[in-house]
Amino acid sequence: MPITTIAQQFSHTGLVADVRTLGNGNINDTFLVTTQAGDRFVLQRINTQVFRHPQWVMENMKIVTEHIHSKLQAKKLDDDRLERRWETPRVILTNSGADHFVDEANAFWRAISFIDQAETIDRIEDPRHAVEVGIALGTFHGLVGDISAAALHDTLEGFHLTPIYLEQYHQVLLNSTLRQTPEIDRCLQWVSDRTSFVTILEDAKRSGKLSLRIMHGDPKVNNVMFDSITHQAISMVDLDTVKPGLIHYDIGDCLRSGCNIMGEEAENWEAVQFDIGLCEMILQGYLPQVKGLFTSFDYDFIYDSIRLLTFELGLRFLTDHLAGNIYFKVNYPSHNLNRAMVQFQLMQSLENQEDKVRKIVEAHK
Ligand code: GN1
Ligand code: MG
Repeated sequence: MPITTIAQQFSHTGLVADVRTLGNGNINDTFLVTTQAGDRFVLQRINTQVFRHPQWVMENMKIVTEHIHSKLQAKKLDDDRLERRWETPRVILTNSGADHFVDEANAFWRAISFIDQAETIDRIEDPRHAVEVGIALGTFHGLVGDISAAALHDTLEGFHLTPIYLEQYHQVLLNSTLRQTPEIDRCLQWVSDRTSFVTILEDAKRSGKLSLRIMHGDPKVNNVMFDSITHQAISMVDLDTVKPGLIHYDIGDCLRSGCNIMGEEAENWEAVQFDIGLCEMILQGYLPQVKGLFTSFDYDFIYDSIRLLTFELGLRFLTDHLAGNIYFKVNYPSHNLNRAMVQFQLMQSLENQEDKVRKIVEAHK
C-alpha cells in the first residue's frame, strides 16, 4: 500500500500532498505528512519486533498526552499568561476513529500532531540549549509526576534494567562467532571491569530508596523541541517509551546524551568527553523543576544514574553488534560497535569527573 494511502487514513483536512522521512530514529520509521491545505502531522510505523504490544504504547501515550494537555489548558485558564510556551504531541485518530491503522502487510501505523515553529538538535552546541534541555525534562517530570505508575502499561519489559542487558550480553557473547578485534577486546574489558555496579539502581528500587514513577524513557537531546525564535525548550517528544520506571533512567539518559558534545554518532570515539560545564547547566535547568518531587535519595543517585545509563547504552550497542545488528538500525556493519565505543569512552570521561558531578548536585540540593 503506498504510504500516501496510509497517511490519508489520518488526514482530516483533505488530500495528502507530500510524505517525507523525518528525523533519524533507531527503532521506528517516522514521516512528516503535508496535506494539500498545508496542514502537517507526523506518521510513524511502529517497530513491532521491539514494541510487542503497540496498542499498549498508544494507550500510554493517550493517557499521558491527555493528562499534560488538560493541565496546560487549566493553567491557561488560571492565568492566561503561561510563563513559557509548552506543548505536547497529541494522538491523531484515523477517519474511522481508531488510534492506529494496520495495513495489509500487518504494519502498525499511528499519527501524532506536528509541533510547529520548533526545531530539534542532535548535539548541544550552544550552552544555552543545555539549561533548556534540563528545564524540558524537569517540566515533563513535573507534568506527569501525579500520574500513578500503575496507570500505565509496561510496554517494554526489561527496558533500562541494566542487569537484564548484562545477562543478554553474556548470552550473545557465548553464541557470537564474531572475530575478536582490538576494539571488541577493549569493549569486553570495559564491561567486565564494571559488572558489579550494574544493579545499583535496581537495588535502590528494591530497597525503597527510589520509587517507580512515570518516565519518558528516551529523553535524549534530539527528543527535546526548541522554539525556532526564542530557542526555549517547548516540548518533549517521542513518547513511545513513556511507562512506569525510575526517573533516574531519564536523568542518566538525558545527561549522557546532553553532555556528549560530539554526539552519539561521533566517528572518532577516542575524542569523546563528558562535558562537565554542560552537565552543570542541564542540572541547573532540571533540578529546580523537580524540587517538590525529589527526596534526598533522589539526589544521591544522580551521578550513578548518569554512569549507569551511559554504560547501559554502550552495552546495548555492543550486544547488538555481537548479535548481528538485529535491534538498532545501522548504516554500516560496525556502526553499533562504534556507537558502543562512544558511550564507553564517555563513561570513562565521566568517571574521571565523579567528584565534580557530585559537587554540582550538592550545590543544587
Ligand atoms: C533508541 O529509536 P530512538 O532513537 O528513539 C532506543 C533508546 C536509545 C536510543 C539511542 C525503544 O531510541 O533506548 O537510547 O535509540 N529506543 C528503544 O539513540 O530501544
Ligand atoms: Mg525513542
